[in-house]
Amino acid sequence: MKKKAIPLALLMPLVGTNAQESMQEYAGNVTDLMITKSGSVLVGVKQTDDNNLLCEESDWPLAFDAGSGVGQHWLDFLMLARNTNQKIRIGYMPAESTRCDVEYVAATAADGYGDGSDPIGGEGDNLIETGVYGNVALIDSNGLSAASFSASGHYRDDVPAAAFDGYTWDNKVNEDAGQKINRGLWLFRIEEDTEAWIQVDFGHKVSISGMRLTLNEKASQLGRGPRDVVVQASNDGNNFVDHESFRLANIADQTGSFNSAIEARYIRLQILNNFGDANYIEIDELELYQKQN
Ligand SMILES: [Ca+2]
Repeated sequence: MKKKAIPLALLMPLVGTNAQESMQEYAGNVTDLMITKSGSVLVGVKQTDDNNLLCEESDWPLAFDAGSGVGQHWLDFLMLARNTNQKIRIGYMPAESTRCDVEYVAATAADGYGDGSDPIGGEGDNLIETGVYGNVALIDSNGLSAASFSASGHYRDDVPAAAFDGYTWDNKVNEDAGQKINRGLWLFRIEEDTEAWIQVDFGHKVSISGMRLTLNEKASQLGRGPRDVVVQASNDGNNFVDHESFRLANIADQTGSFNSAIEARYIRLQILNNFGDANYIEIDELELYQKQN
């Protein structure tokens, strides 16, 4: 069952009482990032009449210093969010005629992955959601079995279904998971002229709007994580069309929202390369999220 979501990434500094009284939060998408010679990071966000900043009117209304430890984390976080269209939250101090100082950056499960209000296995075509973020691709949910998962290949017992069992190599990452499948990960041995892909056959058309890709830290450090990927869709399992391309970050746990939801029976992740390991591509867990109505 889906539980109340916890923040996905929350890098919130301590703020004083005064700051808390007047701090504002923006929720939306990062559009522009600039790093200046002095180490300032300038940030532009998507603004509309109903969703705007209380800062100077410019392309770069938000700023923080990349030189501090947390500033570097914020920059990495915002770059990833920008590359994956992840909706994020930015806390800032309002300033009418100058740039606003960023106070925190965050992404929560409410930002496109369900707000807890939709019924589980509810009306219409909604799929059953599992785990804290509402994963619809967990094995033994939504009619999915080992046969629903396939890949361009796998190494030994590290079968594609193990990327949908709710476990990484060393952790249970989905509280609704059943039995771990072998080592809990999909491992693909890289060979020349061999495509790497892994896919889910939902058995009927579904609407998927985002994904989460998890590795264990060791595999991530080895450079086995997918780097450039293409999300593809098919209704017959033979003819796939590219839906959207992503360049992922070399971190063990990341999510991405699609620009538009995929409406298809088969969802495939094509993996063009990894972060440097010469032998293997690894995915410990691949979660998919449905479009929230
Ligand atoms: Ca797994």
